[in-house]
Amino acid sequence: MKRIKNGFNNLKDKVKKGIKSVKNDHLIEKYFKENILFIVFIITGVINASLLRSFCMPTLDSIFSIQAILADTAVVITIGSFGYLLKPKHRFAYYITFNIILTAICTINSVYYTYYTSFASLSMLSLTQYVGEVGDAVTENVIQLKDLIFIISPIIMFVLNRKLKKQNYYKRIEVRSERKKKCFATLITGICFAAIFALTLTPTDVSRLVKQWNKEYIVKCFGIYVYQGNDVISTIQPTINSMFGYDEAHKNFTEYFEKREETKTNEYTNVFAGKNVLVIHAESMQSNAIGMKFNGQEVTPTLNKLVKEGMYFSNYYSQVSVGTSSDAELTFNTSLMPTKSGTAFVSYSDRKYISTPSLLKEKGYYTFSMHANNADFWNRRAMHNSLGYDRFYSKADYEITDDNIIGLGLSDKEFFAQSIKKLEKIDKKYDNWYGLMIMLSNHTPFSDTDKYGEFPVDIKETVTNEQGQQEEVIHPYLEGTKLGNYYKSYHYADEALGELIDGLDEAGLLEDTVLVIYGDHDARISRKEYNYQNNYDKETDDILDKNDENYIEYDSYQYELGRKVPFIIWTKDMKGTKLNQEVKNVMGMYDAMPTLGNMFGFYNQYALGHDIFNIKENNIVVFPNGNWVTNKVYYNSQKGEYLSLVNEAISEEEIKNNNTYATELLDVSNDIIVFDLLKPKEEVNLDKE
Ligand code: GP9
Ligand code: MN
Repeated sequence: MKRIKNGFNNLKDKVKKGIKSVKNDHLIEKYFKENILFIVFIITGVINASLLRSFCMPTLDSIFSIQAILADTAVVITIGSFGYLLKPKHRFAYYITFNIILTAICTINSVYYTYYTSFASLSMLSLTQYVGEVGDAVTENVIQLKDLIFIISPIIMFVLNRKLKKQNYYKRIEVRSERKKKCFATLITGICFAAIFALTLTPTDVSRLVKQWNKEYIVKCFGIYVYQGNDVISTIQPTINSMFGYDEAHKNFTEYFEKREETKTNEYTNVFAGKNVLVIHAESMQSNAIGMKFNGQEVTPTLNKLVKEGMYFSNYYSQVSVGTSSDAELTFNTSLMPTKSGTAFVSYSDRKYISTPSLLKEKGYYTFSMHANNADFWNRRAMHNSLGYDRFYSKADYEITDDNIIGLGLSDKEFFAQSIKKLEKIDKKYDNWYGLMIMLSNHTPFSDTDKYGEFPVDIKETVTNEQGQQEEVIHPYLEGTKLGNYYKSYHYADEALGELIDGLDEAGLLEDTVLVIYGDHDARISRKEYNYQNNYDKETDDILDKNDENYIEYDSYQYELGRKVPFIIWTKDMKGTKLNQEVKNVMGMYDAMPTLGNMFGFYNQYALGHDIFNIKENNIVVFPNGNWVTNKVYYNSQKGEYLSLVNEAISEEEIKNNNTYATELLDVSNDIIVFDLLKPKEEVNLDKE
């Protein structure tokens, strides 16, 4: 007992002494002075990472996420510790190199997030050429002043270095430095931070890091530096995986499809057998503008007419990931989901795909695609071949002059006019054909407003003035806003669609043709813009105050659910038939192939979606980030929250089952593409030998 007491007193004395010496010898001050370069390196690295979170996920729990701050600190201290192994005069080179790398990570992610609402991935490096091509979209919308703030960090480092050199700092500390000891002590500090961080992790956090599709969650929990390091690993992983994990993936794939129900016929089976198909990939068209009017003028008169006369799927969702347009094409034509990392079009164009064009080709159809953009954009040149198109008419096949360009390239009206001529030739030559026309004009940033034609998005009112006379008052409303410009652009694209239909009709091409239109993805317009639209105050020409009783917030769920895109099947003579209907069951891009397949008489046994007329109200639409939606509930996997869409509670079990469904589906879809599982096994083995 006495010994314990003595020991305790000893320890107490030592601590007291220690504190005294820290005080008297000014140890903290000394440490700061001697390690100022390292300290600034740490502080700027952590601040930049927090700033990035504040730009991308501006909520308090993200900005001040203790987990992220711990992880970022652990990473920068660990990196910084090795700087001590160098002689003081070489340390600046070391710290500035890593400072620039860390700054670049933050800047790139900040810019990238503005455009894709996602964090950057190394696997997207091969896509930088596309970012270059959407040039004006990037500069106008993406690179913002805030992105330059990160550069302050290396500037501080350079200024500090100059000052330290002048003070002869590097020489001074050289005398006292004990390099290995300092490196070790600092490394231990870094490891301590990492250990404290590790204690905060749950198994779900770790599993999300491995899966990598919930990027916001990963950055919020693990910080940007761990995210990026993990991304590098997961980018090289597919190559490594496809070398080693084939048998396991093949087994899961076989089991997955064995479990699936046999397909059934229904009242729509073969209704379009033998008909030609013209698919229109409608750039950035969302369903929200359908039926909308400004001053009595419809935004989408053509779509409104098609919706009324044809088969309209009004609860249809795009399932794109970072591959945007290309992902929409992939999912629409193969009923597979976008890959978890990279894009199928760019990274996996050499895989075997079972696609709508390839199955129709087997039925004797001539298959083609038309898009007046560079053939290599999204690697279409290679991928359209893999998808089974006989011919890809691209930029080189169109006459493009300075006065027929809108936004990214040839205007949609001109594109359709020139495409009809090509189609006439095709129609003469082939009995049956399947064609895809990819529109382009209605692409963000919707800034070519002077070329869209007159379509005011203001509010015009007739009021009685003080003299008792009637006069017209104009409130600017959406004029000059991005959303307003989107409606103008949309109106133009809709008009182009109208001209296409008229042109096809005049050329006699509608007689035997089924027109299929899908919006490829949402228009990437922020929630703020919709809030402005919904809460506009005519009196002040501004948005209502949030506390105003009439203010109705357009919440994040409404926003997600509002990203629906139109899917329409239309023929000239459909009106009034059983096909002329609105299908309200929830549906995803991956349900298009099975639904159309049933109507045209082709079948893909490896489709991940369903024929909507078989699955009906039981359908589940899975999104690449793990979110999903049914007729009853929208589930946000990032937040682990759901919104009931019906007036009833949703059971835990239902959420759990649908989560399992979503995870398995995303896994098998990714494996199909990464491991080339649709290629007969014998061929794969032969290749390997
Ligand atoms: C590019 C066009 C637009 O050719 O399809 O692609 P997006 O930017 O929407 O992915
Ligand atoms: Mn697109």
